[in-house]
Amino acid sequence: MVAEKSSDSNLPTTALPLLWDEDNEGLSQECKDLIATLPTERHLAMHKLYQYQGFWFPKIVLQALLNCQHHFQAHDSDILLITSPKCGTTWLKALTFAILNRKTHHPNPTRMPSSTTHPLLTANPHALVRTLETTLYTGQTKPDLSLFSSSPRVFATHLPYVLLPESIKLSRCKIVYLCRNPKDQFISAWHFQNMIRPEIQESNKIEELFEQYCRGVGPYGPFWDHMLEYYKKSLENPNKIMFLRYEDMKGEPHRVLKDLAGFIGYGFSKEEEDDDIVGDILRLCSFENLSNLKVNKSEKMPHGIENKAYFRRGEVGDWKNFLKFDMAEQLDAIIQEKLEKHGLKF
Ligand code: PAP
Repeated sequence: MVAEKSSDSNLPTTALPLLWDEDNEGLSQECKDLIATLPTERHLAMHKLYQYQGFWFPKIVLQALLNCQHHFQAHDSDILLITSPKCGTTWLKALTFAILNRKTHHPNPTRMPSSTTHPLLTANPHALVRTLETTLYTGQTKPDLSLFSSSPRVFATHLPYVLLPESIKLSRCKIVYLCRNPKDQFISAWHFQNMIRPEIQESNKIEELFEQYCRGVGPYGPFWDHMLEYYKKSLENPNKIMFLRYEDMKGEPHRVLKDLAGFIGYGFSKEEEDDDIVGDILRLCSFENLSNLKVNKSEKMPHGIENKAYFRRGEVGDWKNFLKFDMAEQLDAIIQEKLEKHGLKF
């Protein structure tokens, strides 16, 4: 089972502004030396991004990814939830947590003893499933992983395949990769940046951000290389990497949830299915339920981001409300060329 701890006391209280700070405070010499050699570009919301092995990162993430590469040791029983940002990470974390912990925490609150509360009702999914490079390995090389001493351990990351710690690739751990239509991903990211940095709303012009996104410049971008790499790896090794689409999760949630549970080794029994535990998990983790909880409406994460920033609309196709016709056409052409030609369709 996943170790469920609500205490964040071992986490660095990373100041959110580090994402867009100019100075190199807290960076190792290795990271400073690396940064000095990398192509860099101003980003509207992140101050500067650096291109490392084909992907763009703020420098604090570069430091964390080096920490992770040097120190994270995957176990065969680990589960890694991997996404390109804004593709449904929060939802996938919640679903996976609910699947793994259903014996101790029934997903239907009316079936729980009145003295207990399901952790997802009082903690944001990001506090229950930690992200390697944005929480665990930010500002520290040896996070206290004893929190995750029970098996399986579940972690999340946005790292591209090429930059994953070797032990993740070499071990028998399971990887669940979730992607999303890039048009919705872009719109979600634009809103997110404006939400966490209200002071940039005026200057964070959608057209300018879009221009960078279409060139692949954005945190963890280019989105096409991120998605395609995992897509190809999942075809080569379907027992190790499960490839999911946000749109399929919205369209066929029961099927996807059952597949997900089976893939990570926690498939539902006939009795559980007859009992509609799949429906209970989907209702518990639904956008409507999670976004209306007090914890997700009014509390913050240790790094300063408000939980509500992770719940906006949770729909497929919201891009239609924001992208002009020619922008959508331009992105469609990129999706066709970079992804659909290789079989990855949206
Ligand atoms: P992250 O990668 O920074 O952790 P992530 O959770 O992937 O963020 O992105 C948030 C998106 O998931 C938001 O999409 P939107 O901007 O298009 O609305 C958010 O609304 C959506 N989301 C969060 N929780 C759920 C959920 N339970 N069901 C469906 N979508 C969700």
